[in-house]
Amino acid sequence: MKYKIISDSSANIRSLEGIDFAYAPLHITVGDKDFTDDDSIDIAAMQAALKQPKVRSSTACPGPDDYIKAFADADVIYVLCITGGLSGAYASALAAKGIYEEEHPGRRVYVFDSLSTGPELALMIEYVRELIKKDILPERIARELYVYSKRTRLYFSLGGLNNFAANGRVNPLLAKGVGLLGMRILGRAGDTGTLQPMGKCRGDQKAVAWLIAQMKAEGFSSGKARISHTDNEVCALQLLEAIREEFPDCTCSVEENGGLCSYYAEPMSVLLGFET
Ligand code: X90
Repeated sequence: MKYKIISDSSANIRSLEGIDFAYAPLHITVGDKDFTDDDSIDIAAMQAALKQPKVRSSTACPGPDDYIKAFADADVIYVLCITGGLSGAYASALAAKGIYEEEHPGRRVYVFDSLSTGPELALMIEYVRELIKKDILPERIARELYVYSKRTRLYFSLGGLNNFAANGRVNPLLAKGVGLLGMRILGRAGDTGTLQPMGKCRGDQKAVAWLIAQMKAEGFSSGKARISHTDNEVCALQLLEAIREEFPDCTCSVEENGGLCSYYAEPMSVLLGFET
């Protein structure tokens, strides 16, 4: 049986060792320019376009066809989606499952709403890879993924909320003043898969301290953590160092955000996914 893991570009994973993997890119439109969030995306050009006065921008999730293409000819497929609370990707993947399973009797597609994105979604993808390697029943893998997803978290420090607000994905009042004077918005992915704001702070040092405090409060100790950032390697590395000091037995890595996370989280953001 041929297994395959599918996600979307918001997980910031472009290839995965040891397993058949594909991702469906989301799209970012800025003015009259379209940016496909794959290997070819020029994030700096996207950010430059966003700085043009009065420019309008939006994003679009993959359609069912994009997922079906990604399924290729696998027999057992796990699709891990960016939160259905903020994106139509999950609905597209469900539609794709319906079509694919009807066209290919015997093949199975498991579609999973991560209620999150970025590094937390990446942790879930890696977890499914481990389960597949263990050679357990497909149905059980889906159940174990669900259980795992209940003990992973996504916390973040964002550089701004302009694009969230412009696309109606947070209350515009919340966006006011963030981004000025090094203000960061702090928060987490809430239980229903939407952005849950928890506070603001000035500067990255405070943001790092806040993120470490959240890890402690959630009972993080020797598990896995993943950091992603947009134009803020300095803060990401400070966070990595602080995590390694506080939790010496953990496994932690740092990566850059792709286009979709960079668009919403904005420059200077840091996202943190971890296991509890
Ligand atoms: O057009 C679309 O379908 C995409 C909509 C995506 C909206 C959310 C993107 C979030 C990117 C920002 C920080 C984390 C917020 C987590 C909330 C669950 C990352």
